[in-house]
Amino acid sequence: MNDDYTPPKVWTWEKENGGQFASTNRPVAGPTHDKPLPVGKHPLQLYSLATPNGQKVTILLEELLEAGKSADYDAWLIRIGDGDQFGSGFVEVNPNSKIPALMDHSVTPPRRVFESGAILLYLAEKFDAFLPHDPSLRTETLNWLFWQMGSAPYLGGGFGHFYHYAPTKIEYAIDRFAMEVKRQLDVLDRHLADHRFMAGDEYTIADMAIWPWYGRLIRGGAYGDAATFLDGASYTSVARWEAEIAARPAVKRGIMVNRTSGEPSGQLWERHDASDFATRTQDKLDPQS
Ligand SMILES: N[C@@H](CCC(=O)N[C@@H](CS)C(=O)NCC(=O)O)C(=O)O
Repeated sequence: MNDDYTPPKVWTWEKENGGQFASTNRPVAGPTHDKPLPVGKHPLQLYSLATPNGQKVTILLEELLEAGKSADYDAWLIRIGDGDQFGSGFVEVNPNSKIPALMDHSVTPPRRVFESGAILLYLAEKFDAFLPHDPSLRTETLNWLFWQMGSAPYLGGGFGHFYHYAPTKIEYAIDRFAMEVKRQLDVLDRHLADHRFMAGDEYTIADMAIWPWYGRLIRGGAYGDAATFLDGASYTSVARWEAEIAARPAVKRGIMVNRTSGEPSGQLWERHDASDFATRTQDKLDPQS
């Protein structure tokens, strides 16, 4: 690493560049090893990890179950730090090798769904829930769902990477992405100042997409001390909305699924049954931890 780097004419992959994800990052796609995916007893099979993109989907699945829909599912753990996303079975479900990925075995042939936004839309349509019928509200829901899908890479891949994960702190990069993320937070704060939820009075898949990213950021759950650095407390309408969603029972369950960090009682590595939340969290499976 040096400050006066001049890019060569053609980039080549010669070195590990350090940083938290250096061991799994590659400039090519495709599988690195043979590994079929497990299939459980439910029609919906989720392959994921409790990052914000993963939590969106487990929150929706738990909300669907809470609403009485037959959306029971198996959630299998994909450890992206160990390269599970490059196993042959996972790549067949998502050629982009990123969690979350879903298989719907209730249709013939089974259908694959990848990209968290596509999974939210697929499940909302399949179960007719959390996506309003009214054309204006439906459009507003999709506006904010796609806003999140386009915006979060600046938060995670841009700000989060350079502020927290990168092996050197580059002022130019941190300034650029802090500016953009604060602008995004202001977009949300102004909207939520006079809307209860993103699409209005109804809680929708747009809230489920945005909450794990921006809610977690301002309450201090992301990228070290980013909440202080970005003055997260000043976004008071985002905080009001964040707290209302955090209190929902389905959200409390959804964020536990495929989680491998934090309090052992909040980690449910795999979810195969509704009773797992009471009996199979890490504090129960591994009381030493
Ligand atoms: N646009 C994708 C992004 C998914 C994504 O970036 N997933 C990350 C975890 S949050 C991942 O699997 N990273 C593994 C890797 O990059 O190898 C989506 O929303 O589903």
